[in-house]
Amino acid sequence: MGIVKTQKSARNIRGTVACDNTTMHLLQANDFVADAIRKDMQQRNILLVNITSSAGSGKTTLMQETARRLQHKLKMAVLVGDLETERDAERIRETGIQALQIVTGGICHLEAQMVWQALQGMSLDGLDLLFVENVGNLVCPAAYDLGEDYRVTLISTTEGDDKPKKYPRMFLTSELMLVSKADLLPYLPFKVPAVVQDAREVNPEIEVLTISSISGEGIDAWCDWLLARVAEKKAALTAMG
Ligand SMILES: Nc1nc2c(ncn2[C@@H]2O[C@H](COP(=O)(O)OP(=O)(O)OP(=O)(O)O)[C@@H](O)[C@H]2O)c(=O)[nH]1
Ligand SMILES: [Mg+2]
Repeated sequence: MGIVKTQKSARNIRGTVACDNTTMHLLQANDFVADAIRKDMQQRNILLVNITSSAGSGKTTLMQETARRLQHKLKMAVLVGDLETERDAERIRETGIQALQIVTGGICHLEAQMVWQALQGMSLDGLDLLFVENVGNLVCPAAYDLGEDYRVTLISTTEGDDKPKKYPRMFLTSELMLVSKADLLPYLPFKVPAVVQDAREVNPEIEVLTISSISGEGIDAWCDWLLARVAEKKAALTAMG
């Protein structure tokens, strides 16, 4: 009698771990670290804002403009994630504020563990506001809580006004949508009311500001929004004793 070979499809029945929930477990681990970051930021009295968008929507340019306008009113810093290069951190450092690059080496989003590790290399004393500029991508970063107080998503006028419903999770999990590159509106078929309606059908609570880092439109309102959120967090922590 010849040797009966085990069918390949049956070989994983013994001694293996079912992997169908791997993604869920990874996200639970992420959320555990995100909670640790949130507690640390609370103890240090720092507002943490996660900035997300597609590649090239204007996140770093907005960080530079925000630093120029606000660094004399509060102490701020930026952690910035990219697949490769230090380019964005270098651009932000040129404005005079602290910026640290996280190079993900091909991973298309930031995870809480990466932020936690990067925080150990930053000077956090006296900081009021810390931005995390996420990897440019409207998909994967939506799933990863980084312990932020607020998630702010840019959608630029060159991307089309139909994007919120195509990438709903990002808009569902954001408190504020910034319609960026408003200076280009005269040249594009993009309609601001259409993108606002699309986003609010996904997330009726989402706030909206229209901005341009080139013309300066809406940047005062954005800075006022940030100053109000920083003040609110400090007041809430004072009230808690
Ligand atoms: N017209 C116009 N161009 C802008 C504006 N903001 C940024 N840009 C340009 O858009 C391009 C991308 O800007 P970045 O700030 O690098 O975009 P980003 O979102 O940080 O890009 P990634 O980090 O690669 O995802 C650059 O050429 C900027 O000069 C704006 O308000 N108006
Ligand atoms: Mg950038």
